[in-house]
Amino acid sequence: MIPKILIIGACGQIGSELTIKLRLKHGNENVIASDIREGDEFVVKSGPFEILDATNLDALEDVIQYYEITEVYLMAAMLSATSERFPMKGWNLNMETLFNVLNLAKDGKIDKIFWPSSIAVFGPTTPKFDTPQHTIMEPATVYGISKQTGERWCEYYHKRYGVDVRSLRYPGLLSYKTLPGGGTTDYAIDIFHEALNNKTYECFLSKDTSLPMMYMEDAIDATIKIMSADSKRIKVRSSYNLAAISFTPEELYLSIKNHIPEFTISYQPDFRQAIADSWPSSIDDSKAREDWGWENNYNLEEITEIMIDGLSPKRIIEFEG
Ligand code: AKB
Repeated sequence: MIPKILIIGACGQIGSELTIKLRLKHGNENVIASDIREGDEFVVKSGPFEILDATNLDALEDVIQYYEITEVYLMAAMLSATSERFPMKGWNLNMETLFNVLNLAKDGKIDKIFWPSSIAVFGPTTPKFDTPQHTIMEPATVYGISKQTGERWCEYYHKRYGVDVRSLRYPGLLSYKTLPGGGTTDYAIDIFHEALNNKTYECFLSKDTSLPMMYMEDAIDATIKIMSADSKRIKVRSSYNLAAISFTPEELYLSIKNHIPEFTISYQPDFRQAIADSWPSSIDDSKAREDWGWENNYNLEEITEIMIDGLSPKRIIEFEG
């Protein structure tokens, strides 16, 4: 049966690429994009689009009933850096939207939910390298606390009410198609824009801060794969560790410099350094690989090439045209 999908936060960094991929897979009319305001033109125009504030339960339920939605991808969230600036706003947005969707599933109004978690669920007391699926989790950021709490509720709703909720702990995601919005890993995208436009970049993390990262296409593939997997294969109902590569700002800089030899970098760590320091450097995602066959495809060299090619003026004209 073809699902009828609602994407909440469809104009955001992940949402916009996910919407296009899901429309290709299931047909434009079966993937309803929604966001608090209009954004990416292609997302808004290539299929049904609704302005929706997902903290408003009645408005959310209306959209779900009107389109006879069966699956919801809840991609709206306030990320780590912005949530540190607006703690209560971050907490309220991240938790209220999740509860609204979980309760609609509990009441039988939707069949399946995707909800993204993050490496931010881990904290300074978590083992830093090859962080296991099950380990100490004492997140030190508002965003991390909201994601860890969300994971507990997802597992609870699954066990107590049978809600089919599936989740991934995304690392930092890189894409040339969309701009990041308020995260700590955003430097890894900013650096490409600056390298191409100004040939110099001032990084807000220190040169040796190693963080788990992934090319967006891998993240979208993982999302679609976990949502398509047989329910019996989804053994973790909090959220799965998900990994591809890890690199430091200096390693990324050197990789870009191979293509743009005149590129220079300086380091001026700000409040985001403490956030990054509290997160793992690398993640053990063997459980996702075993349970539902996750595999990543892109390494640092490939990502660097794709990002530079994608952001070059020629490609931007092609993309807009
Ligand atoms: C952030 O930096 O806040 C996000 C994340 C790792 O969840 N990219």
